[in-house]
Amino acid sequence: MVSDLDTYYNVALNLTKKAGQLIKERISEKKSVEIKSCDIDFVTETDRQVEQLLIKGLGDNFPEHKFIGEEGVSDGGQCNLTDAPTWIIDPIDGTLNFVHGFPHSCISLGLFINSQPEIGIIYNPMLEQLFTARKDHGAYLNGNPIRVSDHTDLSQAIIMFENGTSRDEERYKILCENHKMLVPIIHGMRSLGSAALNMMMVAMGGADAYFEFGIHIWDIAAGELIIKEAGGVVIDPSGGSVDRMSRRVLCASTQTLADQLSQKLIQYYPTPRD
Ligand code: LIP
Repeated sequence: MVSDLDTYYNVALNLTKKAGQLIKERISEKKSVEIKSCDIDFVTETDRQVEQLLIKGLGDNFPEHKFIGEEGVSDGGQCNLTDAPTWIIDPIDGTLNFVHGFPHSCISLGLFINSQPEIGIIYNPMLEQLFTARKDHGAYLNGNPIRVSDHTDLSQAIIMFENGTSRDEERYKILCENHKMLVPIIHGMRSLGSAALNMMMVAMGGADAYFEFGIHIWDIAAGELIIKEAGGVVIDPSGGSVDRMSRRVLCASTQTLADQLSQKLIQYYPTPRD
């Protein structure tokens, strides 16, 4: 029997694949960019078109569903997560990469029901990486099951981080201090330029942890479920439960590793919240 969630998932997957083709076709073209919060925070016509394509397609099929989309919120829309079925959309996570033609950008699409994640889809059409998860059904890359690493010790870890798309000096100072503190005691730091794809490195076991201060709910909505379904943890960087509107996240392959990292990190609390 086909459940409502099966239908939501299949419709979302088809739309994501279709929207992904638009990103793939456009990545090597010259883009005209608009600046959002600062000179490295961009939106392109393709970000807006992908978001519209997803919202229209999902809205036509599921008129009672709600939406939180990055570009809609940037243009003054609401960022309210209620108990209603809500699709949380980042049409291009890694817009700066997309503008440069650096092929690590993706669509990130999550469905929350009763404020809890039910579906997560992350698609990088340039590298044909389709990460998917449904609650209690496991996590997959191109249909094959994925699992986090079993690393429990910070000294053996690869940690993903991001410079972010803000010029906030205090945030950058703390990022540098955390980088300086971690590099000598871990295996390595890595950065893909996309929060969602960094999370997927943790989900597939290529990296062991990721943290960022300054992300938004649309950057992490799909990734949270995929990491959890791959056996990992998603928490607040100070150690408690993740607060999805706080613009802070820490993901790790194991709780032990998450605890070790959270205890070491110098904390930063971005404002305003989502
Ligand atoms: C960006 C991420 C980037 C992260 C920023 C921001 P955008 O999303 O991909 O990795 O550091 O905080 O969220 O603006 O490209 O969708």
